[in-house]
Amino acid sequence: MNKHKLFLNGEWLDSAAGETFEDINPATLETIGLFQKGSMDDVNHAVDSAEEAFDSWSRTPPPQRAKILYRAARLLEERKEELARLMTMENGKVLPEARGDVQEAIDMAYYAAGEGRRLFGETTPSELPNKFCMTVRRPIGVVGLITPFNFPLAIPAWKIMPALVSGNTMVLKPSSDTPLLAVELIKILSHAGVPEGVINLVTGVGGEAGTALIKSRKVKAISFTGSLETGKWILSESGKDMKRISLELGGKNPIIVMDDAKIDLAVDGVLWGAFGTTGQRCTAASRVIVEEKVLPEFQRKLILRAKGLKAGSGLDESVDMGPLINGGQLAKVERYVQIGADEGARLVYGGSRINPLPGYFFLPTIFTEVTAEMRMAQEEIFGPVLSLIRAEDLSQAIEIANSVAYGLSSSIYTENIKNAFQAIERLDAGITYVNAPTIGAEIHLPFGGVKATGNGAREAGTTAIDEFTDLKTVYFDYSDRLQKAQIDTQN
Ligand code: UN1
Repeated sequence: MNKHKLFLNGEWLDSAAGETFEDINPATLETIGLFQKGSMDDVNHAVDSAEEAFDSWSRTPPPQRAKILYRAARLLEERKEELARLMTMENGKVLPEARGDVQEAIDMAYYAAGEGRRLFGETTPSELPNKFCMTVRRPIGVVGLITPFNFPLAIPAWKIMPALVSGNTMVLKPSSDTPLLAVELIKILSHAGVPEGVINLVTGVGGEAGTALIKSRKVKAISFTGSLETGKWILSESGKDMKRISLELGGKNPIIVMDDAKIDLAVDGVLWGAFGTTGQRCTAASRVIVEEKVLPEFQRKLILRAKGLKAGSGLDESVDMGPLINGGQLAKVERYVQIGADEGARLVYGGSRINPLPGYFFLPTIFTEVTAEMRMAQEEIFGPVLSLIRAEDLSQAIEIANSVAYGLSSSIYTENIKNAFQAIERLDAGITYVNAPTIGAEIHLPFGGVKATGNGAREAGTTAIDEFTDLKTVYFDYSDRLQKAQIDTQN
């Protein structure tokens, strides 16, 4: 059995307490490897190493830092197929999706590397003569990155690549469900030339390693993708020492289907949005809000197509849907199926585990006659469970779409441009798609949500650099005299 280590100050080490945990293949329930269960001592070691490395890394010219990212991108590219196969074994997602996940990390590495020759500030005239004004970007310091299981390479890359090119040093704490891909990513970054101490890896469980990272006073910022509950705790805990926090939390993402939509296109989009990645995306579509007239046709076609989805090992290229990540998630999905039935929603397809498959497999599941206020339609399930909700018109559809706590992704299928622009204007979400499902964000655009989905932070795109830099405003006075802003400018 492979035993993996922590990466601290450029060295692969056992955890201080010597404890380990098992990483399980969710499709077969076989153990993939043993990983170190990092504790507070290990986190402190990692943070001290990152702090030590900060001075030199932050003063390395950004284009030099970027060269390392370009190398990492090329190494990821060379190993794309191998990494995708490891990911399917560890996470369960089907191979084409695992390849997409690796590609997202490659894209982010190249994109962030390009920022090495940008990292733009602004210049603007002064209100006074012989004075120059500008902003410059500075790295934040030691940053803590806490990542989920559902994008084992892409989400760590979304955080690591921009944080690196911006000159920060860091500690990554990946999900205990997907430590293997994190280890592989760190190896690649280290081979690409990231200096020792600049990036550190502490695998382990959230309650221990994650908590230690959040409580460390030397950590200046935390970037977290995960549950609302943990996000709220991080935010309140970090207020005590004024850490900068960026949160990407849950979603309850709606797709609106209008009477005038291309129905087959909408069915295609809903299937992919709801059941792709077995519904385990923050951006997964979990509610379809359908205008009355087309509801019967849409429902019939959707159920037919859902029945045709094949679940099984993601390594089998004919499979559409892999397993859920672990027993806890499976139990949660089962609980929500019961909640839906108790609330009076009608189960029209799925609703149970797939036997005799040994892993955590669950059928694509569709409920109809769901109403907006049901728990089914309000709470994030993070599995292949879709609620169909009827709407009278666009206004009611938008009202239903906005009636949840979250606001990450959203979508409308319509051939009417006025409907589309109404949706863009009125949907409370960080992302709106027109005639495309709620998933599939591209790395060069800002990603994030409103309301309970986050705290206003946006990852990726040009905003990725905002997440990991501080702006300094510079006033440069070359007048050789004291000039008083607001006062010398009067009359
Ligand atoms: C997530 O589930 O947290 O837009 C991220 C998408 C992916 C990223 C999802 N590119 O679905």
